[in-house]
Amino acid sequence: MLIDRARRTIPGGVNSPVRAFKGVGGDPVFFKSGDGAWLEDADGNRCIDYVCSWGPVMLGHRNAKVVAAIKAQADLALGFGAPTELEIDLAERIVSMVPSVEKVRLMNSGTEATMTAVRLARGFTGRDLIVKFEGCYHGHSDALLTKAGSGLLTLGIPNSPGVPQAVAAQTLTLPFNDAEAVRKAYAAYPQRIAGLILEPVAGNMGCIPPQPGFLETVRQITQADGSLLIFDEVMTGFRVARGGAQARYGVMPDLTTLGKIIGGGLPVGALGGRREVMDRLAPEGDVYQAGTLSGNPLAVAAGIATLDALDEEVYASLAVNTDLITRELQALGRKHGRRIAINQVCGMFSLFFDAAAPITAFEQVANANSDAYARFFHAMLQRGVYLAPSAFEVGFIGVQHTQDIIDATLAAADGALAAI
Ligand code: HOZ
Repeated sequence: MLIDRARRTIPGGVNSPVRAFKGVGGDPVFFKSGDGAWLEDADGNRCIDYVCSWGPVMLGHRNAKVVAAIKAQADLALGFGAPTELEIDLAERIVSMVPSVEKVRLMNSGTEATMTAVRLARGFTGRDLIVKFEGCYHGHSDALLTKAGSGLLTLGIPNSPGVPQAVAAQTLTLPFNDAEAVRKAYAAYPQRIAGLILEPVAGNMGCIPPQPGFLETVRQITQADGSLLIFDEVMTGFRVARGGAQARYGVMPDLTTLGKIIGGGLPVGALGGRREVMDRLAPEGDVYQAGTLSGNPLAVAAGIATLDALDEEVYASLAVNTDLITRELQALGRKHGRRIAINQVCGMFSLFFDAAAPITAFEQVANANSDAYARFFHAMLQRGVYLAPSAFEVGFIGVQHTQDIIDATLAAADGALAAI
């Protein structure tokens, strides 16, 4: 089996932990190709994809325009390590679409973007402390790994060995959606917190939308303290609205991290924000950040082709289809006597088995029945639907999830819920 071969040369056989299926049991599927909403695995089995490369596949696999843009660029050059007009084109699109972003620096991953956001917040404010939220995941840099979601939650690793205690001590971790906890932290450490980082819609402990007023309150508290508010929109950017969560909820951060969709499926990350803050980045300023592959023309070409396809019609259909699939899954849950709480925000959804809605906090996620999710995951996979291989990750919906695809998914769910 491929997994046995992979384990001989790759730690755990995978290049990112959640892929190992530790959260659902069994062996990971090795994929070979994708087409629209479909994936084909190495054995030739086909399934409907709701992982979507963890978000970037918003227009379907092998979208003709995105592939054409990559091929056209590949015919010119694969990279220069020097500026291109193309990267200005992408930067201009990001600035025009994401309301709070006045300047943007392209990088290679979301982890780079959040790591740089932390450094920039510290450099700009001259302070050291960072606030993050339990269950939120911002990539794997040292400062942001405490009580993080995604793979750490899946594997039950609250704090990774290798992060120096002195670094971890600079990060305060608070309960998500708890404005009072934020107020208390800022009262306890006045003018000492460089920045507060959060996923405005949490997407790495399942999908947890912000409670009404939560984002507004953290904006007001951070501003009053002179601390920077950082929205990690790697997942929500260009997904929950054309301008991301900040446009959807009308709350403007100082810094925004982006990734996934802006690379159209190729590796990318970006940090954007207020001009005054962004101008502290080298070479304009003194906060250092760099990268040989930053602004890679293939990723930039794919990103431009993707962003150009994202009109309001796309978001209207995403909202309708996300409503539809989650409503029908809920109904199927009732039909089969399962208590399933479902959270969703345009293009993102997650199922919490044996949990009571509304799910607004990390403890509720932790208490949901992840074994039941694992059984459902495998029953769906047997029926040709690939969901996230962890109860703590979200499902993604794109324009490729048309009515017929959703109908096929719901038929599979009907069978899967009967079987588990
Ligand atoms: N941390 C990613 C999802 N939130 C998973 C990355 C991957 O395995 O590709």
